Amino acid sequence: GIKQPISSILDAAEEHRADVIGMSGLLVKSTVIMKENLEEMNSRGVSARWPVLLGGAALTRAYVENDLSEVYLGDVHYARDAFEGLRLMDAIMAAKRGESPVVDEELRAKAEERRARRQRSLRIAEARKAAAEPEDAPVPARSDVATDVPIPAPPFWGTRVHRGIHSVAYTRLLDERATFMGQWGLRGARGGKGPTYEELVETEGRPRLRALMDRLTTDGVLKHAAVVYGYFPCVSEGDDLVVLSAPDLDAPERTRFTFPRQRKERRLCLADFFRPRSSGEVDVVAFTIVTMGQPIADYAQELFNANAYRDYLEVHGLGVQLTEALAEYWHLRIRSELKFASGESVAAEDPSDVEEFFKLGYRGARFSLGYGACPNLDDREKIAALLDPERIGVKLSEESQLHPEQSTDAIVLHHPEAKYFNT
Ligand code: B12
Repeated sequence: GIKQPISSILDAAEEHRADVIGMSGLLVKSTVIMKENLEEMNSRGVSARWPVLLGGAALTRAYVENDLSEVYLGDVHYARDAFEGLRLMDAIMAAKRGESPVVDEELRAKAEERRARRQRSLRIAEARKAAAEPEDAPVPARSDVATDVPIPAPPFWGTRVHRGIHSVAYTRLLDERATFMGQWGLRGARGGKGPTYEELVETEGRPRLRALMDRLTTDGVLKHAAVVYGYFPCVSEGDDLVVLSAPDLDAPERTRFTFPRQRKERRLCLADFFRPRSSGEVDVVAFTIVTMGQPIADYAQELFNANAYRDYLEVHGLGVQLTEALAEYWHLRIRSELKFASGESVAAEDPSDVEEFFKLGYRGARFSLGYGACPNLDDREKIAALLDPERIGVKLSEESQLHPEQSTDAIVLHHPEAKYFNT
């Protein structure tokens, strides 16, 4: 359940006489909450009653099987995907009915084996790290990122709002692989038995996509796509990006982001991609918040409530990928406004192949908070303060989540060396 406090999960489990409790963690923050939930279940004495299944992007098998299984007094299992969830349910239910305790034993043995393997590799990794990098190795103040690339002139300073963006504009940038494979679960058969992924794309993916786009367009669901974005004067100071209140070095500071610096490789930090204050020049940074709007979230929810799960999965999956496409489209717009992709026809420094877009085959980059280079989700508040997204119906919750769900924010950098990296 999204944002469900453990007490309502337990109430529902009681009311529906659940056999197992499942929790899903999409954000890193949710991993902490899961741990607290398991502790709470221990202290309420319900651990023997409810085995727990955990999944979601924020979790790893090792975290669940090593760390969380230490916490929970009952059984806790990790499910990589919904199918592993079903297999686990079968095993748990069989054991519960006393049919096949062997399966349960097998599960335990496997978990134990993995735990031992993981601990071995952790010890090896630690030993390697200690040998390779003394803890107090000096971290240089700055990477070698060029500080003299020309600064593009923004078309305006401050923010603008665009509502009702036409779907034709951004669906061109839909990541089909992420939609078909990642969201809809389209997988080709291995070893020549059955259709390949490419064949499935032709026979199932694209026809279903076209039909769904038509349906959503006819039902008026897609016309609420909106963007708020803006260009802001800025400089860098060490690991900080300082947003100024006017394009003038003496202008008061408006807000400041502090980014982590790599401790290895090029020692990159997002701040390095902006002119340092000492250069005497003012740089430009763009911020965006895009949303597909509330109607597509409601549309998906109605399907879910009607138990039409296949349709729900398709609409929800398409909705979230359209959000990404919209963000990518607005990034293109920013590049064209900064004059390094020309106008609506993608030219100048932009690639012609859509797949290249997803590999950042263009100048600059769009970084979303919560990813490696800028992991701090609390910074979303600063972007919201700069852009005032309520103008497009988007609110930031206390858990640093944008509502509606089909929304995303980004920091857009023009520096040619700016590409994704981890810290
Ligand atoms: C698509 C996507 C989006 C979409 C939709 C998100 C959504 N709510 O669905 C959009 C573009 C809107 C988005 C936005 C953001 N995202 Co995003 N997003 C993803 C992405 C690429 C895929 C998630 C997804 O939909 N997967 C498909 C579903 C079906 O898979 P799943 O959730 O993993 O679930 C499967 C299994 O895990 C398992 N499972 C899951 N739970 C459970 C539970 C049980 C009991 C069982 C049995 C099984 C099970 O079964 C499922 C089916 O197989 C992930 C990265 C990734 N590869 O997972 C990042 C990711 C989740 N996003 C991330 C971030 C940071 C964001 C943003 C904060 C970025 C930003 N600054 O705007 C925003 C937040 C949105 C908001 N409203 O505020 C981070 C979160 C990490 C963190 N720091 O907390 C991730 C992990 C990417 C990363 N950094 O690596 N995102």
